[in-house]
Amino acid sequence: MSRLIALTRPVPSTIQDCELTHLDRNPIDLDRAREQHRQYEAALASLGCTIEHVAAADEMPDSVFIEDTAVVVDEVAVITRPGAESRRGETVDVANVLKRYREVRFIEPPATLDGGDVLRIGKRVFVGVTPRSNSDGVKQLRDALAPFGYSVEAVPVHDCLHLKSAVTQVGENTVLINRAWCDAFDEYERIDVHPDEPFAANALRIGDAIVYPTQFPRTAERLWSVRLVDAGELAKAEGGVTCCSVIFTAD
Ligand code: CIR
Repeated sequence: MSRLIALTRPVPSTIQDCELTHLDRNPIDLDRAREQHRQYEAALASLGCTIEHVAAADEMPDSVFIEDTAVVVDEVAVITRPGAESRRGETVDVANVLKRYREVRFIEPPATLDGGDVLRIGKRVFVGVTPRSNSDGVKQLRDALAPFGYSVEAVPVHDCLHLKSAVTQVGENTVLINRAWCDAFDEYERIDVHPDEPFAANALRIGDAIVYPTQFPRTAERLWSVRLVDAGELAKAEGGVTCCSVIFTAD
C-alpha cells in the first residue's frame, strides 16, 4: 500500500530576514513560529502523512517554505529554480531527499519557478505567471510533465505573491478562490473567500480534509472537514498552509 509522505523543513532562526513582497515587516516570534510549525506537522501526521524532515538551513531565511522548491507528481520530481535569488540554494537538500523517491528533473536558467505558483488538479497543472515564475518556467515544467500526460497551462494572477495565494483546490472539482487576484477556473465550482479575508484562499487538501488557518473564520464557514491550524507567525513571513510541505505518495 502506498504511503503519503510530507517533506517539511524546520523554521530557521533567521526567518525574520525572509523575503517580503506584499506585507510590511513585523516581528516574528521564533518560538511561537516553531510551535505552530510543530502543530502543523501534527495535523498532517493525524491525516495520515509520514513526516520527513529536510535538514534545517539557518542561513536561508525562507527555507521553511519548502513547497516552493519542488513540484512532485507520481512519475517525477521537478526541482524548481525559485524566483527570489536569496532562495535558490534551498533546492539542493530537497533534491537530494527527493532522489530517493523519484526520478528528478531540474528547472534551468533563465527559467524561474516557485512551487507556490503551481496548482495541480488531476492531470491539469496550472502555473501562475508572477514575478517569481516566468514563461520559461512554465515551458520547462510543461516539457518535464507532458510525457506523463499532464497539461500545463499558464494562468494570469496579480496583486499577490503566488497563484496559490489566490486559488487552491478544496474538493474534487472545487476551488477556493479570491477572484480579485485570479479571475479564472470557471470550469470548476468556485467558492469565494469572504470579502473581508483576501488572504484566505490558501488551503491544503489532504484526502477529504482541508488543513486551514484559524485566521480566516468567515471563509472557514464556507468549507467542510476543516482541520484548523494557527499559522499566524508564518503568515507574517507571507507563508500559508500549502507552502510548508511537499506531499507525495511513496511505496
Ligand atoms: C517568500 O517571499 O518567498 C517567502 N517569504 C514566502 C513564501 C511562501 N510560499 C508559498 O506560499 N508557497
